Amino acid sequence: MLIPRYAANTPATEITTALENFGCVVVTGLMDATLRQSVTDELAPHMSRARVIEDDDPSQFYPGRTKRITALVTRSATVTDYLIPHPISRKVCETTLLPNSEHGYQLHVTAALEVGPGSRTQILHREEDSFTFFPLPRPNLIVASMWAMTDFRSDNGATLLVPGSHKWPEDRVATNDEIVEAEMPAGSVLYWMGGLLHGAGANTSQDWRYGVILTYSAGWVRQEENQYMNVPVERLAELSPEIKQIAGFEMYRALGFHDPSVS
Ligand SMILES: O=C(O)CCC(=O)C(=O)O
Repeated sequence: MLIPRYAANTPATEITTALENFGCVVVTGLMDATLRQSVTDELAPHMSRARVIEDDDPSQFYPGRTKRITALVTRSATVTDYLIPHPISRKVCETTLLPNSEHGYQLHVTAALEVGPGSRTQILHREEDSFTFFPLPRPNLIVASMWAMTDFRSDNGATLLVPGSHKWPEDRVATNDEIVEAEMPAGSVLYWMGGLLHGAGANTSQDWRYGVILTYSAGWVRQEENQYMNVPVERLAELSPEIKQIAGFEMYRALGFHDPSVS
C-alpha cells in the first residue's frame, strides 16, 4: 500500500479524510528552500552540540547514529511562527483532535531529528503509547507531523509506517509487507495519527536525513514535552497570543491556572 500523497493546494478536507482513513498522508511543497534554510541555520548551533549515540543498543528506543534536540519554540523562530501554526496542520488538528477535546488542542512535542549513516530501524511505536489507560484502539489523542528538511528516501531512513494500524486491537502485530516507507522530497510534511505504528527507517546511505517533528495533543492531556521548562519566561514574553495558546500556556477549562503575582 502506498501512502496517500497530496499537493499543498489540495482542499484540506481531502487530506484530513485520507489521514483519518489510512492513518498517514504526505503533503508536498509546504516549505520552500528559504524556510528550510532558516530552520536549519537557527537550529545549527544546537544540533552541533547534540550528542550522537555512537554505540547502538538494539533494545533502546533511540537508535545509535542519530541526533535529536527539543525545545524548538525557544530555539527556532521559523519553526514557532511558520511550522507550528501552519494552516494545514491546524486543519489536521481541528479534524482529528477537537472531537475529543472541544476546548482546544496543544503542542505535544517539538524535536529536530537527524538520522545518520549506519543508523538502524527504530522500534515501531505509537505516539499515544503513554496513554495506557485507554485500551487499543484508543480515542484520537495525538496527531503528528514530520517536516522534511532534506529528502526522505528509502536508503536514508525515511519514516516507516503501518497504514491502518491506528484502528488495530492490542494483539495485532504488523507483518513486514504491511510496513511502508514515507519517501518524500524536502519541503514535504508527513502527517500521521497518534495511534499509528511507525518509526525511523534504517539509514544505509552516506547522508544525514533531517526532519522536524511537531506533534499535537488533546488540550486536556499532559504534554510529552514540558513546555513550562523548555520555554523560559523571556521567550514566553516574545510569543504571540496564538502561539502561547497552542504551546499550552492558556487554560483548558479549569486546567492550568496560575497566580500571575508569583511569576
Ligand atoms: O524519525 C522518524 O522518522 C520517526 C521518529 C519517531 O517516531 C520518534 O523518534 O518518536
